[in-house]
Amino acid sequence: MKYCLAICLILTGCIGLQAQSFPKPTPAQIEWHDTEFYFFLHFGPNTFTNLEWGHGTETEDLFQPSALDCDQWCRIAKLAGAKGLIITAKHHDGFCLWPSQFSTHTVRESPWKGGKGDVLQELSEAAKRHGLKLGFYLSPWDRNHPKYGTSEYNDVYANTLTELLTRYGSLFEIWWDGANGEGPNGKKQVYDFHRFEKIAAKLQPDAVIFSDIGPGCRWAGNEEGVIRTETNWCTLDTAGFQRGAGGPPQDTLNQGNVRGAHWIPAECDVSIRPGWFYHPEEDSRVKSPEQLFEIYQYSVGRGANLILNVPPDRRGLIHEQDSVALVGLGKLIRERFQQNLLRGRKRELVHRHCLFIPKRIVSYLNDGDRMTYQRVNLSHEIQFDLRRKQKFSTIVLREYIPEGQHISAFKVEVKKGKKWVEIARSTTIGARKMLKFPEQNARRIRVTILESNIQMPLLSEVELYR
Ligand code: FUL
Repeated sequence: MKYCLAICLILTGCIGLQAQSFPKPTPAQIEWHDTEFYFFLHFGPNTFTNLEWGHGTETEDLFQPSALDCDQWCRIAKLAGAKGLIITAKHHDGFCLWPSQFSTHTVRESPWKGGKGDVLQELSEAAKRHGLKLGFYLSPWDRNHPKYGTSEYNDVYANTLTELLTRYGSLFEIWWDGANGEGPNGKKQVYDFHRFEKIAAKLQPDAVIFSDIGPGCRWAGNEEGVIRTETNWCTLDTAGFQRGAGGPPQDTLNQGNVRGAHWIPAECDVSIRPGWFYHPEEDSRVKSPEQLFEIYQYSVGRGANLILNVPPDRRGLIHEQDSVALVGLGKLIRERFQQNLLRGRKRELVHRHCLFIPKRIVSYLNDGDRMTYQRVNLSHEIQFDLRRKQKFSTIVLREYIPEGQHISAFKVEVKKGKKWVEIARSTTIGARKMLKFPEQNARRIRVTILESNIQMPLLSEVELYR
């Protein structure tokens, strides 16, 4: 009787806590989390003028890539381990990489392919061939369009967006840059984002919208491509904030808001070179595979997505220096995460101190499937037996995010002799947490969730690597 009462009390407590509502990702956002790492391609007149922000007065005849090859971009993306590509369909200079019917400043007016070319068409076909996802950056700021700075420009942008979202198949992300300067008439634009959001939701419901405040994903607050601390919440409060200069403080964008009102996860942007566009003088300043891998660890490894800018050169190719670094990055990612020491150890998992779960169970935590999960009580120790001593130095944890993000503290211990010794401790987990520690040589390892905003948070994977 006493036991029954205790169990009832525990259950009521659990259900009470579980019942609180927390923001959860939409199916499109869940898919977006899975995309993890993709290329950013800054390409346009700036590639040929050596500028970062074109003035909008550049003549179209400048745009003349001599050997544009989107298959090469895709091959390198695959080798680097990227799962998609987002291209600057139009940057601030207003030049359209496709023959837009709402502009006279496009590839159609350029000599490239006799004015018959369409970079977006070529890229969307190549991406399909290589199994990569596609996204478009469409700068709201336009330094060329004569209507910019008037309410008519909102019609132009809405039409341009519609064209972009209906011509090139399914997109996984739409990128809205926060930069908002003056147009050719010296005026700034008040954008009708509400209208643009509605168009995007209708025409590409599976695409996630990036901006400082989402609604699909958020800028991570820096252009170094990293989450700066261990903590990263996928939730954000946006009330009172605007895109661009009116956005939340940069460290809030970086860490998110604990118990924030909306699911708006962080996307870390960074360039492989100092600039966003290709500049020949930066050929010797391409980041090394090790630097890129570190960025990967501090973005993807902290539950964010990484958008790595790889600007095609004047030929329309990814430069040799960049290719070498990217292939090196892909190799590092594959090598470091090749063998999960916990896979195939299913029956060795032990939950302790738990009334309801038997001591040895077949676990979903190491089945390699992010869509299966285990509810983990805060008093559980999730223990793995490697059967023999093995060396390892990285643990990867994944929360089951379709049910939201909850965990805010956990620790990792190994058994040394008769004692459990703590080797790492951290805060949030979210979509993915990679935690490095000094190399261990041990047989038993355990993870304990120390804090969570629900009694029984859901973990989907635990992985261990040398
Ligand atoms: C910024 C832009 O002004 C840069 O040119 C670049 O496109 C970067 C990704 O976003 O806001």
